[in-house]
Order: sequence, then structure tokens, then C-alpha cells
Amino acid sequence: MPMVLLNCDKDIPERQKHVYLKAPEESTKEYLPIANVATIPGSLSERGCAFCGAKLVIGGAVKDAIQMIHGPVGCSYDTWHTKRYPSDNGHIPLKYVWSTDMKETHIVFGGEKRLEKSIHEAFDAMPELKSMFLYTTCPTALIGDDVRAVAKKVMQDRPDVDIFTVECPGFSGVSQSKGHHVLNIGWVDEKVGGVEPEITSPYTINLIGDYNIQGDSTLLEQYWKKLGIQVISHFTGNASYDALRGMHRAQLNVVNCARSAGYIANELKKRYGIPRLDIDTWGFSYMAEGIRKVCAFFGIEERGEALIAEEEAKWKPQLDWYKERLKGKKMAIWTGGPRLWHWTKSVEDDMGVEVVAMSSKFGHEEDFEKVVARGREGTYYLDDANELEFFEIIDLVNPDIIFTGPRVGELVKKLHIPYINGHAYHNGPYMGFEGFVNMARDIYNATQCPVHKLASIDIREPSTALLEEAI
Ligand code: CFM
Repeated sequence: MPMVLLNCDKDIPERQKHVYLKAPEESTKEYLPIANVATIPGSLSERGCAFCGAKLVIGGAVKDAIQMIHGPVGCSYDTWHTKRYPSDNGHIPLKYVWSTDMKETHIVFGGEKRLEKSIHEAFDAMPELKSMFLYTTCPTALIGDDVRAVAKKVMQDRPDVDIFTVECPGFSGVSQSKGHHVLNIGWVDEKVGGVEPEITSPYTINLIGDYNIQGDSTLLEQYWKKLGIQVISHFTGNASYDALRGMHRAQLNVVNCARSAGYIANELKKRYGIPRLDIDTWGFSYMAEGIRKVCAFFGIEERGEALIAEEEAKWKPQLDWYKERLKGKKMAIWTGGPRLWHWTKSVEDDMGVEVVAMSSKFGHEEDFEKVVARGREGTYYLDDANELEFFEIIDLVNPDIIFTGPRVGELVKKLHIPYINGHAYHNGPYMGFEGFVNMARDIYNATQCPVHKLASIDIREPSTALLEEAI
């Protein structure tokens, strides 16, 4: 039976529909894990909320906007310092987040005055920033604060600032995926078309769905520059607010994360006729394919081939060194969704690493279609997995390395299995040619490091044999 009821799920048998084992000889057209539905009560989800999808994933990467969170201060905690998107203006997204710090009295009597005051305070404190993303949260949405009216009033009082309101409280969807959607559509509805960008190249693109995690966007920028392609806006890694208002002027939308940003690419196609081209930016073969596709669109294939040859000459020997040593290592990927399909085949082809289990927090059915198509037989595919399921899957597949976030990462460390931060990376960037060498190096270092074996040794044992073996 390809849909698996794990032992730990015997009290919540509905979970069986979310756990798939791709078996040899079996047609994959019949089965997919159910996805993008509400978490089953009793299952301790690892998902984020809808607000998180808007703020932490997309809006927060914009480099010159104040991020104002209208809610209790706790809603801001998991945004400041937890996401690694550096910027070329002093890393403002890494350093600052603003909160209205709502307390009980504000919930009882309303928080609009407090919000207005907080917005003025923020603009006064950082006069170089003239734009703002303003988010509602569960409590302020529930009490019905009219944040739009407050934003409008402030913009009248301060005509030199612009505020984008994101009304996407945590409860508004089943996961962070809802926040992606709301922010994408809101931005194209309200802000795109507001600025006319300066065009400096006959070839222009928007790079959509890449958030400059540990410098990914900065690394890719080098490629576009060498190819003579102007990136009008990067949605949203290292992006400026105004560059994102000029998205309507690009000739092509190049989409990396189709899950978090496919919506805006589709809208830009419908409203401005800009074609959409999806690429993968992790892995040598995928990155080369992506460059080829973009260059073919503009008829500059020779430039693309020259760039690929140059990059491969520089980085392939290093990748091959790691590949030789990583062959047959077993990896689990437990992240949001897209990284499952971006990575499973690229680590297999480029590093010889086998992906034996994958869990998606919020991927939709189309993500699982891609994941299962690109994934291996004998691999487990889970939707919205919980902690007990992670433990059981570890016993079933014995991974050498797990790509996941710090929460689950801390758990697996206790089982003496190395983990790599699959969301924010360990020593990134991981995109592009150089990035994939970084990723291979991190896997190599993690799997070779003796610390996990050493941690399992009881040092009260008189014998040092185990210790020697571990080293
Ligand atoms: Fe896209 Fe992303 Fe991802 Fe994502 Fe995320 Fe992310 Fe992710 Mo963490 S935008 S869907 S909502 S590739 S934060 S940078 S790593 S879960 S698989």
C-alpha cells in the first residue's frame, strides 16, 4: 500500500493520506500525499502561520522598507534575526523589525491610535527609510483595527512616505502559503506600475521567488550582469521598494520559487503580457539549464554557453572532489515544499547523494507532483509531518544528514544525526555553481565531523576504544 500509516499515527489514522512511499514498479499517477489542507487536530504541526508567509518570507527581505507589525510583540520575535537575508545597504532586513507592542488595554479599547503613533515614531527614527510594509496579526485583525485607514492618514500627513498594507493575520490560511498569496496579489494590485524604472539594457527580467538567503541573489546577480541582462526587480531578495514598483517593465519573469511567488508572475502575465519562465537555480545541471533557457529567450545563447563554461571550469573540479566522497550518503529534506523538488535530483546528479525522505510543510499538490516525479523509489514523501513521524521515519531510512530548520534540527541533533539548516543554510549561498559547492562542503563537513558519534559515548566507560573508533 503506497499510502503509509505510521505506527505513531495509529490514533490519528487520517495522517495516512499525508504519507506516501514511492514503491518500485508502481504507477505514480494514482497517489499523492494530500496537501495544503488544515492540520489534523492532534498532529503537532511544524508549519508557520499565514502572517509568517507574508512577513518572514517575502516582505521582510525588502531592504529599504520599515517592517511594522501591528500586534503583540511576540509576533515580531520570529522575524528579527531568524531569517538570513543580507542586503547591500547595511543589512537592514537582518537588523530591524518594528512592533506596535499591543497589550491587553489596546486589545480592549482598540489599537489604531497606537498604530498611528508607532508609524510616526518609526519614520522619525529612521528618516532615510521612506517606505513601510504594515502587517496585521491575529489579535489586531480580530478586533477589527482599520489599518488601511491609519496608513492613509499617515500618508496624507507625510506625503514623502509610502505604506503597503498586508492584511494577512496568522489564522487566515492553513499555513504560510496563504501569506505568500496575499502579499503577491496585494503588491501587484496596489504597487506595481507606481515607478518607471530606468532601462539600461535591451534584455530585462524580473527574478521572482528568491530571497537572497545568505547572498543567493547577490551571487546570481553576477551571472545576469555578465550576460548583459538587467534585473528590473528581484522579488524580493535585496530588493528596494521602488524597484519592486517597476516590475511591469520587464520583458521576462524568471521564476525560481514557484510556490511563494508564482502568483505574481501569473498576474504580471495577465495584466502586462510578460511571459513566465520557471528555472531551478540550485545545482550545476539545473543552473546551466536555467541560464540556457533565459539566454534562448533573448537570442544570446553564445553568452550563456561562455558563462556556463567559465563557471564549470572554475567550480566543477571542487564539486567532483566532494561528489567522490559523498556518493551514497543518505539525505532527508524537511523544509517548506519547493526545496524538495529543487534539490532531490540535483543532489543526486551533482553530488551522488540519495534523498530518502522528504517532508513539506505547506507545498501544494503541484509541488508533490514535481517532488515525486524527481524523487527516488523507496523514498518517503510526507505532507505537514509532525515530530513523532520524523522520529519514526529516521528509524526507517537512517539518514546520514537532514536538511531542516533549527527547531527540528535541535531534535535530530539529540539523536546524534547532523542537520544542516535547509531554510537559511549553514555556510551559504547555495544557489548557482559556487553555491552548490558550498552546499556539498557543508554536507561533507557535517557527515565527516566526529562530534555526533562522540556525543553518544558514555564517558564514564573506562574503555577508550569507542572514543578512538569515533575519531
Ligand atoms: Fe520558496 Fe523559500 Fe521554499 Fe518558501 Fe519557507 Fe524559505 Fe522554504 Mo523556509 S520562499 S517555499 S516559505 S524556497 S522560508 S526561502 S526555506 S520553508 S522551501
